[in-house]
Amino acid sequence: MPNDKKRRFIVLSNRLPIAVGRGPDGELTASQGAGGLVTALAPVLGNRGGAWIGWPGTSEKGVTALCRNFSRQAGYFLRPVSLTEAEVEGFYRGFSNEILWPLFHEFQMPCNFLPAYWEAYRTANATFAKAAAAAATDDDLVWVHDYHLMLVARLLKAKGRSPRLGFFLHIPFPPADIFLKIPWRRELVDALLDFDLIGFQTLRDRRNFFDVVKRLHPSAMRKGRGEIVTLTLAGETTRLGVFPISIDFAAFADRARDPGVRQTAKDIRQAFDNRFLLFGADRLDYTKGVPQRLDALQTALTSYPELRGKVCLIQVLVPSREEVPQYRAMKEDIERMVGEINGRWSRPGWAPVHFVYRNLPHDELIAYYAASDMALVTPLRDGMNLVAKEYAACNVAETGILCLSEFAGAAMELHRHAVMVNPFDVVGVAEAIRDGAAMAPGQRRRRMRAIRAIIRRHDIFQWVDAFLDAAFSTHLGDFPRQSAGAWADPEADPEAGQGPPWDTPDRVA
Ligand code: GDG
Repeated sequence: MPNDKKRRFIVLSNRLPIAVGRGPDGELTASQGAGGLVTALAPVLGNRGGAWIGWPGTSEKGVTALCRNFSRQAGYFLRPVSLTEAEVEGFYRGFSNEILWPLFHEFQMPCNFLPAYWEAYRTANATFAKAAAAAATDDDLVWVHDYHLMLVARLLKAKGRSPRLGFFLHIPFPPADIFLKIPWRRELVDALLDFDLIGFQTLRDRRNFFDVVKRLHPSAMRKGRGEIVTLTLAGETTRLGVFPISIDFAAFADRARDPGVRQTAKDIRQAFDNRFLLFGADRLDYTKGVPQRLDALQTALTSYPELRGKVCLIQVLVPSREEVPQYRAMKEDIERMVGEINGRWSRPGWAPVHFVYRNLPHDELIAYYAASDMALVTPLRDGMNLVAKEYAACNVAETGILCLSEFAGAAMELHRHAVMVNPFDVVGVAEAIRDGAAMAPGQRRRRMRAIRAIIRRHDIFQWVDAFLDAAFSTHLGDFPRQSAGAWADPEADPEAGQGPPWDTPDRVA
């Protein structure tokens, strides 16, 4: 058994962290994905030696060779998993996107519990497990990401393999009454319990998971408090941890200080005549609460005449899953609402909503973050929401206001300093917009400074370290109680039934 510092580690996620495209002569090209996760994991993978296993997003010929070449540049191996079109349909579009995504975000209507989807999910998970078995020895750590791959530990163990196994859930874990509607609930939960460590974004997610385990297995016992607890069932132990994911704070702040980006931010402010700029950036998805946000703006303009001509909402919507009729309809609804608001209130030189339907280049997004007075981060339910953290990191002038949904995972760490709203309460969000526009500069600075200090301290690198420390250790006593720190509230023991304030129906100021 190697020293833990030497263990290699293998990452599994549905998608490989590369964008596959075509060059000028039609040849396949790969570029590194832009997310914080790959930024944080790439150096650790490079140092320890390891591999990233995932679907490249295409089954075109030449992808394997492309990944092999890209591996040399990346410093770790990229191992593409190949899935047939039917597998992608049943496993990804079906089970993952029509069952797990809506249900875990507490949307029950769009769920389509087709047994064929479950079969495809099992088959695809077996394909990933096979790739992991080929890449990992029993001395390695296999770190599996997200809801697409919840069966991998069980399938690896069925092959007689026993590397150290960690899992991180990027999306929320729903309350028991919702989760238990899944026809294959027991198989999913039992498979998850085969991981040595399961990481959640928030205490609430972990509490929900534990409730589900207790409902299915009344004899399950929990031991410990704080970031890591142990769950024992039939003599087997699984550790459950809370690891709120973060961003590369320094990289965002540095880009925001770049002279070119600052100039773009200045140009944006000038183009909007230095009005009070509200900003939203979301993937097109029903969990993000964009229609409710537009309703809130409409309510604010109706109720508070002093805002007319003074505020603008810049709403960026990143195209996503347009081939799905529900998503297309949602986009049309949003466009109709934007048209209605602008049609009703615009006057020469001012339209209340500036709508952008495309993926902005990274630096332009940063310039918008830096230029805006108030970010409206109002998802109806969200695992964490990195836009909230990126907005704060880019606010180097420390004058922006973060308006944050109680139902975003980020609320656990930031609720004391953000302006908290219930996104379903359009009157409450309208009030928050009014109050934000009137907030004194001193208060804006105090709040933003406190938010930035939390994210600076708990950045993506600290997140990776916390998870790996927990995954490599075997004893509860190995963990400093405050390692993930900012969210730990000594006043509350949220797992003793009395939930934290953002779980309650009342708005938190
Ligand atoms: C899942 C969970 C959890 C947005 N607009 C543009 C753009 N973005 C980037 C942001 C941000 C990312 O997209 C969105 O991240 P989120 O965290 O908000 O959401 P999901 O993609 O749903 O991620 C979520 C996350 O996993 C991590 O665990 O926080 O709750 O659902 O990074 O910067 N990027 C560019 N142009 C845009 O217009 N370039």
